[in-house]
Amino acid sequence: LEGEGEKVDLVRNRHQGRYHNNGTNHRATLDLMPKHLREIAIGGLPVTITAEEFRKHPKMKTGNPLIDTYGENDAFLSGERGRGVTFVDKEKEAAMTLQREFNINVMASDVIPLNRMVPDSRLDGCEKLTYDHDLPTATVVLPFYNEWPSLLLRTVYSLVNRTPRHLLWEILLIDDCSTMAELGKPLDQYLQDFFPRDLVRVLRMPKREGLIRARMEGWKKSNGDVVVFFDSHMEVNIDWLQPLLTEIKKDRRTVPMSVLDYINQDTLEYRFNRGYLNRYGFDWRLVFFETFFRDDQIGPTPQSPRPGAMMVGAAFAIDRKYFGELGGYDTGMKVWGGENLEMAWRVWLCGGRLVHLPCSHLGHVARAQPYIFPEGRRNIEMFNYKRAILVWMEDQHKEFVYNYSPEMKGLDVGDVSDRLALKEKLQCRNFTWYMDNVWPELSVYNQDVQAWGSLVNKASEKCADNHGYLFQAPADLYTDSCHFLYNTQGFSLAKSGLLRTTLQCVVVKEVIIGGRPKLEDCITGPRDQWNHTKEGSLVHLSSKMCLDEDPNGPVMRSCDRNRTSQHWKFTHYVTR
Ligand code: UD2
Ligand code: MN
Repeated sequence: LEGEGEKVDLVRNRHQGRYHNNGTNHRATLDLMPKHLREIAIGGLPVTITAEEFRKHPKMKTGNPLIDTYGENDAFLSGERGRGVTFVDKEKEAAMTLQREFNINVMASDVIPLNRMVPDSRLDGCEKLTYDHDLPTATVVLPFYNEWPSLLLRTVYSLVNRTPRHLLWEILLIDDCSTMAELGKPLDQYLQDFFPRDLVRVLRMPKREGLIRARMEGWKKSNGDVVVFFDSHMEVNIDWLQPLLTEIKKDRRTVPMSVLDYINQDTLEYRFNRGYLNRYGFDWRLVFFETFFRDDQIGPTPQSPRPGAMMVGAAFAIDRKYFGELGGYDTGMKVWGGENLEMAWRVWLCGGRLVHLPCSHLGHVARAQPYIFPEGRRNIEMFNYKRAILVWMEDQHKEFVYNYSPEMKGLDVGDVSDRLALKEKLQCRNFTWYMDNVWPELSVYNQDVQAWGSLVNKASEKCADNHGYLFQAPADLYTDSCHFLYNTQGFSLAKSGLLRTTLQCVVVKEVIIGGRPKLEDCITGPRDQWNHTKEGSLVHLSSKMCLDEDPNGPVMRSCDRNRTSQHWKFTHYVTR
């Protein structure tokens, strides 16, 4: 549209969160656009204003080119192109009050155009890829519970504006029995006024069921070839859908995930690290975290799909029928949490493949839950996790989970026999296969080892400790009072000589007396080997130095078998 001499004032298309306002802000993309341009916009062409127009705007006073201010007189252009908005003057306090309630700066959301453009965050090279015109169609299933209206609508606008129309079969919004009045009739009315009726539909749950069952209801009512699960506060990036559909077209058992970018909760700035892609993992607490891809997982080109061990939960696509064949979600799970790990395990173990797609990006507002979990968040997570591990893990693995979360052991989570029957019917592999092939980064402490458990120093009587370190870049090894919980104090001496902790191996990076041993990834790292002597020394094989214990923690020293601070004992030894 730029330079065509027919500029459409789309940026005025703001929504004030609550539906009652002066009327003009209700105007939506389609309404404001000349008829002959509507097709183009719906077809995925971004409609926006130029960065130049921003630079000229007198209200750019934050000094940060990525953040706009919004005060009494700023009523225009804030937050376009994925920029953030921060309030000044009188508005500041009002914004903060609302943010405390919703954990998102919802006032910022209200002043940002609903149809704003976001920066292309994809990996370099993605813009050169082309996709078949003929791809499976998609239904977007998007549950929401008391979502702030402008956040929900921006998600919908981004989908409509940046998804090729012939591929987007429908968007199903599943209202999980929200109590906010604005999400009832006024939402229906708004959607009816501004979107094609069969394109965006609302289904309403008769009572609050949580996102897992809400998604299942959406899936049952969906008509596209593929379903894509969404959260209610996202903004899609350029060409986000085609890569997902392309992989499913190649093999319907592939479950592709998009890359999640961050929409900042304080300013709604759309953030990303160009070129850096997250892979997800988990430890025995079952909490997922972000990590990196190994070199052997990248290729043949950087844009190619990469295997994924874990999923975040939203932002993935799956063949609609295949989802049913795989058993959908475990509807015995409650409200929120755990469905993502269960799904990731099931996909891999039952013949599918979970992949990350570097060229499909979605923004998501990460924030603490603003809503109440009826039985408390931790209880619900424990409940759902336990259902998942009862079905998929072998006993040895469950023990590691219970070691960290003992309250889970006695928890009654109801009957899982239908899920076990499903596992039988689909002839799924066992969990050891998953650990060996998909997530070898996580230590199965007692598998293929000489000794394992906690590693106690004889002099200090402290235990080696990884301080809960998750990300797999080099970190320090510590010692701490023994609590013997494996997650931070679980170690093993593998048959291969690796000295492993939950996600890393103990390595010596600089061979100097007094140097600190480090923790580094066991697969891509140096893979140092250790020898455990009769006296209890841990000898680092290549440097011939020994692991010693100082008041400040573990250090490397010349071996001296008479020094008790060089004597270490595992809590379990495996007889050879
Ligand atoms: C993350 C995942 C989410 C899901 C969840 C664990 C992403 C981006 N998000 O959610 O997909 O896997 O972890 O279960 O990967 N909701 C309801 N009913 C409820 C509670 C929530 O419909 O009772 C909706 C909510 O409005 C939102 C979605 O479920 O659209 C996810 O909830 P969230 O955004 O509060 O949680 P988040 O992002 O941690
Ligand atoms: Mn979310």
